[in-house]
Amino acid sequence: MNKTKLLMNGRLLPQLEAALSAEFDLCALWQQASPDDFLTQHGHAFSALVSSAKTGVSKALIQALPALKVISIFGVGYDAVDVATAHQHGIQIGYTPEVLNDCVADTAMGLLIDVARQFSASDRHVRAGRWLKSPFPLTTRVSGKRLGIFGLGRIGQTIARRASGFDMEIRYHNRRQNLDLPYTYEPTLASLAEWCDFLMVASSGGAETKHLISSDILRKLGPKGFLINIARGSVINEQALIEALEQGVIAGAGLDVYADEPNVPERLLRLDNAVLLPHLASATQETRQAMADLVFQNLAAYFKTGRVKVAVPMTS
Ligand code: 8YV
Repeated sequence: MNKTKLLMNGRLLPQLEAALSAEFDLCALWQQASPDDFLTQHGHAFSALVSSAKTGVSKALIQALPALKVISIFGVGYDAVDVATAHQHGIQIGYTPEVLNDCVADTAMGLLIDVARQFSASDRHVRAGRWLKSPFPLTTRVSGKRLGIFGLGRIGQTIARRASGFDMEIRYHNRRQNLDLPYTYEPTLASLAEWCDFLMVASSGGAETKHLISSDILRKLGPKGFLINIARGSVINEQALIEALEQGVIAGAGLDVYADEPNVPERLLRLDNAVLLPHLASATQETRQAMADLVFQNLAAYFKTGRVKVAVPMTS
């Protein structure tokens, strides 16, 4: 029997690509001499597409695949996927929530502690031989401080549980209050920023949250406040953040995500009060394998039952 044709529009983990090509007739779009010509000639032959949060799926790609029925995304964030167009065409979208909560929350706490206690900066101090001349300056305590979480979804709640272990007081701001949770709701992002010592961005990306962390919010966070972002670079006005870090409007920032990855602005690279990670929050062997398994299972479930295992919600 002929294998189902599966289009892939960006690199995936080698073991996932191998598993997919054992099951499907896997076709890498970028390997075609002219991807546009290829889509014009063969686009109608694909009922399935595999992609990632990083690569994304555009409206043009969906429109070039008239027989498309299912998309499987490697990642939890789908801001780079045109979900509305896919759903209008009745296309199901599978993604990989939950399995990365722990590693992303671990990274969030790591960044928070690093930016406050300045482990990365003090590592540079030791390596540069500066300890021989002077002790490292005193830093900021984490335990018992106030943590404001913007976006208390699955990942935000996992961060909150970890922060409780550091005796942190936790409040949050969301589109809606969640009465099932034991944390205090702040009605606005501004009041959350004003209240907290550490502002943790754990919201989704996309148009709804674009640049919500503005110069005004940063002023409210204040000169002793720290910003941590493990969500999407788009949530923060990066220029405003750079100015705030340069001018001491806030104390520091721990960032895993940026406006234009992998390009990190030169001015940010020069700042010692910023801890900069290369979008690695979910990047452990174990979690990336679990995400890969779910990408595969979403496709397998669709072709067996007509439903992906874990679907991007229809209301999005
Ligand atoms: C992805 C992420 O692994 O899941 C997401 O939304 O941002 C990361 O965990 C990365 O973008 C690869 O697609």
